[in-house]
Amino acid sequence: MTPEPKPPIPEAANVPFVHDTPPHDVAALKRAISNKLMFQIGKDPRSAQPVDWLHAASYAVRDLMVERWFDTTHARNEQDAKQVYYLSMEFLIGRAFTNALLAMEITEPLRQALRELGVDMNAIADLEPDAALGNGGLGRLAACFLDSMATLGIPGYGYGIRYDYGMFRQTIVDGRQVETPDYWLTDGNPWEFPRPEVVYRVQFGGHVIKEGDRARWVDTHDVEAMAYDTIIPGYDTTTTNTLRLWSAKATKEIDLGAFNRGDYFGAVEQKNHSENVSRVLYPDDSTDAGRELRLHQEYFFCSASVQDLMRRYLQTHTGFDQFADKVSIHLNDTHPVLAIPELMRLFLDVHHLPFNDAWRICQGVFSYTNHTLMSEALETWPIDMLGRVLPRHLQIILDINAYFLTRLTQKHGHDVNLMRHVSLVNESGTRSVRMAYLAVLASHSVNGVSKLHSELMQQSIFADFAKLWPARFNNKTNGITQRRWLALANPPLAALLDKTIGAHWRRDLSELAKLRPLLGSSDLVKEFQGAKRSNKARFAAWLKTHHGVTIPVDALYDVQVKRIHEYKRQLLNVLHVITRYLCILEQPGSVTVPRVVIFSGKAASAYHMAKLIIQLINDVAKTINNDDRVGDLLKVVFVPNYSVSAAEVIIPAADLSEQISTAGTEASGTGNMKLALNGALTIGTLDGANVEIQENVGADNIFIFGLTAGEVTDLRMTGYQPNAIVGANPELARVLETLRDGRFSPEEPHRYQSIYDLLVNWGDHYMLLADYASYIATQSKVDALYRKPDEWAKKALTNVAGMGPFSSDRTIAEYAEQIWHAKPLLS
Ligand code: 26V
Repeated sequence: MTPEPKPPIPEAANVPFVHDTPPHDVAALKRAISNKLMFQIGKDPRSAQPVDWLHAASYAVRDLMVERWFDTTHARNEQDAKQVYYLSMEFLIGRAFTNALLAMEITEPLRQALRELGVDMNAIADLEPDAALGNGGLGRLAACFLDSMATLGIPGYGYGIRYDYGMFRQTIVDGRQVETPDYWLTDGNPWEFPRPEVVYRVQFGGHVIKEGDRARWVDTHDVEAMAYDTIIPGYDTTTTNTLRLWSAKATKEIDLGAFNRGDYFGAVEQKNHSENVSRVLYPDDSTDAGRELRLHQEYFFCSASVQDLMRRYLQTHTGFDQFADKVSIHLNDTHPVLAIPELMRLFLDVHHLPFNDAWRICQGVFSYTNHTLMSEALETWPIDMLGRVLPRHLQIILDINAYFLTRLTQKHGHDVNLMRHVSLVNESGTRSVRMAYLAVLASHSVNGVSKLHSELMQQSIFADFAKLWPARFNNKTNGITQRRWLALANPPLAALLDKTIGAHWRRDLSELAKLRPLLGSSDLVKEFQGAKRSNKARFAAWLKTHHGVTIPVDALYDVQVKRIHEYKRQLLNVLHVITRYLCILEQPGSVTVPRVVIFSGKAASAYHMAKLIIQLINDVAKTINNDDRVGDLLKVVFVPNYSVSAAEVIIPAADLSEQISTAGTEASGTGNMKLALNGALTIGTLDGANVEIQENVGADNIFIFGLTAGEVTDLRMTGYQPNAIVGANPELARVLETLRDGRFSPEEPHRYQSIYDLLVNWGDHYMLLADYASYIATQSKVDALYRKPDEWAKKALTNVAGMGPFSSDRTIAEYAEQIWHAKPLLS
């Protein structure tokens, strides 16, 4: 059994409790930081390292949030408000310090307090490691959502895993990606509250004993999940939520059992084994190696989270009639889907609810977001693995499947084909459970993350279900938090907006539309250009300091930052770079706009083609950057170790945003929103949220090229022949030749033969060659516009003005109203 948390001391709860409400003025902050340095860090200014100052300041700032945090908890309990639980394997939070300062609106007083203590705030803020507990878009979306939930006053918890090692650190050695572990907790984490008393037992393995209707799951190997809480402050509001992350700890018996037998090393080894569950974040490759550990991770955090939310509910309610009115559990992709059979297990085996009632409550509670249509990312678990690791859950899943298929037959007759298609169990090949189908079955809402993606989702992976239950499917276009991605990341543009339309855009991004009538102002255009230039200078200086690379400031900054993946087509960008390079060499005078092409992103460690693409980018960069004939007309930079904090410097500096995925493959994209919000013009395909960005900024203010999603499908059906395209386009043929003649890798001429083959001989699955000509022509239009700086700036400002709908505040308001039926706390 899970150890019961010790009850609070009853007498203490009745005595009036007096504590300080820390004031926010400079003198008080100075004193608070000094006290923290002295009493918590145990250092004085003579011995304090910069990181000690960062921690002292962080603790002082955290104190300011605690009172709000308790107020939120009390308000929630008093109002018996519905709680939203956002379950996600990934939370890509980034840094907390400057974000907390912004939320509390104490950036300037704190800067001053530190200055008076002789400490430069920016310098210590830069020492904070990113909390990089995510791979990419899905994890960063979860972080933006937490920020918006708190800001909108929606009471909720994020639940996830406290990985010891977050996203790997990427270095580039001889042009190649090398991964090193990211032990982000080395210096301690001042933002988290360890809760050693909040511990749940999570069972694995064993077997199930059926006794009539009852099932007992016995002889299991257990791991304990211990909570670590991080405060999530809302902006300019007292609502403060919690991100509760679980860390695996060995159970006491493991230690004692082996230890008493005199097997000390055995005990420690077993302990390590148990604690491995929360050791490391999985990069998004679906290799078989380690998949079973991932299954353990998924169940580990689902079980702890469901036990925890159940305990919280039962503290103030009896029975489960109200459960679905008080609890909403959101599944961020399929990774938390085991929460479904886990909640069923608690209902059935612990609280002895009838199956039908338990299932009905589940359907009221769960909602699910799909984030990808890529078949390789759709999770399935082999039946034999599930049966071994989670035997009780497998039974429950099979019971759900039988219940569903029986009802289906009652309604639609014995349609074997339909049953085979929609069954939770995929019977072809290795029998396995389709987790996305389980999510659809158990949820009252299933959403995609952009209009296009939500449509395609209903036509492709969930077509049968969309026919059965059309009302269950909906769209919630993604968004980003303007607090981090504009107020924090882009001080010059934030200041210009404050001056021009007031500061309220931080709370309501639709305020940006107020720019529209002012776009004719040449002063505004000039000031926008000034802001962009200072961001470019800041990025260039950062690049020099951190990576020793020099780039000119007066050039078009062409930016593609995101995970490296074939479908995102960094390779198409490279083909343009090579085309441009050859033009500069062979047709002098034809290229007149200097460009710096900036790439950044990580490849999953087992994804060979993505890693080869990184190497190609670096080899192309080396060749071009060292070719004196090119000069400043073209520079190529691969910025190592893309991360939230790197993005905060790169994105505000961008002129051009590359969103060039094969239409139909990028579910939404959120980088596209960050870049447009920071005044970059997009060059992109009609994919994901690009479609809606175009609708909002106007077709004249975005560079759209290439096949549409429909055309991609048609071309696949009619037979796509990349080599025919090469045959008809000599320029393209020339460019592709450089991949196999060793031009960029003279020391190993065949290094990129496989990339050539991928495109020309192996079917070019992502249709780069089909879009090449259109992409190159559109890049020429980009150049032409950039030669007219005022027109360019006006279009960029038009983009900013049109980005109001892409705030995660809008997205969360829609989720709260239409999916969760959760209301903001009354303050
Ligand atoms: C799959 C797997 C498979 C097993 C190993 C670990 C792992 C981790 C992640 C994934 C799926 C990634 C899905 C994802 O990140 N989708 C992105 O979600 C963004 C937010 O909705 C969206 O903007 C991007 O377009 C979409 O690619």
